Amino acid sequence: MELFVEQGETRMDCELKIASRFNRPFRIMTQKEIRIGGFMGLFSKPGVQVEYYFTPQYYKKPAVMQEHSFIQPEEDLETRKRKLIAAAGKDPDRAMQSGKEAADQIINALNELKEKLENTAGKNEHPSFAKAAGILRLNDFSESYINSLMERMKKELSLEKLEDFDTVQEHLLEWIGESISIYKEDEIMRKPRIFILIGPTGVGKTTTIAKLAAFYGIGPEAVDVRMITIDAYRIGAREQLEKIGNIMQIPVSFADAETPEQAQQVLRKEIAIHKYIDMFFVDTIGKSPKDASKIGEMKIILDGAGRNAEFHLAVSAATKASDIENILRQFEPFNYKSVLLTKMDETEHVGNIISVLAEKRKSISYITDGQAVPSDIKKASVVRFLINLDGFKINREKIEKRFPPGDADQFKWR
Ligand SMILES: Nc1nc2c(ncn2[C@@H]2O[C@H](COP(=O)(O)OP(=O)(O)OP(=O)(O)O)[C@@H](O)[C@H]2O)c(=O)[nH]1
Ligand SMILES: [Mg+2]
Repeated sequence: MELFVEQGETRMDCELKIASRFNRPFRIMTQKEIRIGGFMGLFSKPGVQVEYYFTPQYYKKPAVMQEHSFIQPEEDLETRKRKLIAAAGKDPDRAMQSGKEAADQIINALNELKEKLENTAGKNEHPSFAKAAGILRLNDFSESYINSLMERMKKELSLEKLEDFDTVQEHLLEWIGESISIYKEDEIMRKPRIFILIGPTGVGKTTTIAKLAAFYGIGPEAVDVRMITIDAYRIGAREQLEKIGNIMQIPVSFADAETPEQAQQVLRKEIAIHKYIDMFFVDTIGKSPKDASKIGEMKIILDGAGRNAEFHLAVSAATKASDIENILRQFEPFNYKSVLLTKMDETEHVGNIISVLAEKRKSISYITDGQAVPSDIKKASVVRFLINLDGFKINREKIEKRFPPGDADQFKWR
């Protein structure tokens, strides 16, 4: 059993400190009088030092007080008050003083204590909880995500911290930031790198493939890139990528055929022919996540990309949380490495996305925030998400210190 030490003016002071700091049941083991504060032995005050240990929750507590085992039900306080008053009456020293005066002092002290206890007992109903939940709802966070943050507030924030809403916000931002996972590219990439973007219809896959191909394939640090589309079915799909390729001077291949098996062969051949290329960006056919058989066909075609294939899932940020969950699940067979969020400019709030991705433990690689090719794409960073939250008091410097953007801000157009 591990023992911990706390000091305060009175034993109750110590208990309040421990309770608000840890929010776990505990027991006082020893107590001794000490002198606290002061400077080099001067100006110190009498105080108490307790040794305590944490206990398992082996007895049932009233629902409201679940987190505060040290708080006894109100009748106990009354009983204690009566006992103390009675004891004071029997105490010969106190009896020598004016009995009533002594009793009054004790009653006052106990009333003060009761008030303190009631305040702490109400910690879980502190107005900061409602206020925090309100801001989170404003940002479209899911109810389960909000609940998990509320639980964390109960566990980790003392009454003192709850009183200061700026501090509450700082903690919330930090916890939200911690829940956002940013995709880190593998240090060692096998060449050629084959970046395949999958996702529902119309989310911006083709546009994003063009943006990425331009980022890596244009400018002084450019590497050899090539775009490939397997979208040979939708009218205009071929022309769309061809046109972009012409403008950006990036070559384009088409892997189309009558059957998925034949398309797989074409894709395999295209990659084999251009094996000197550093990076392939593969645009795919938009698939409704409801259409399992079409997703199966696409999987057959994309098997042609071979071992170097890396899948990334494009999801529009304007999608509602329950739909995102479906999309994440339906595309699971591709074992995608990251989620790429498109159309961030079309949504005011990103809480839904943060909630679902955190709950499903998916990491985010890029965000796109406009139609312009190639400029409207950025590497994802925690800071980018946090500074876009509504209703929070944002201290950007603090956030950047806590979540260094890494190389995200170096993602500039060359
Ligand atoms: N506002 C906004 N529009 C975008 C963004 N990315 C793409 N779009 C637009 O979304 C529309 C669809 O883009 P595409 O790239 O064709 O989407 P797709 O996923 O390839 O569509 P399918 O191939 O039909 O499944 C186009 O009008 C794009 O300009 C973005 O980040 N923000
Ligand atoms: Mg497309």
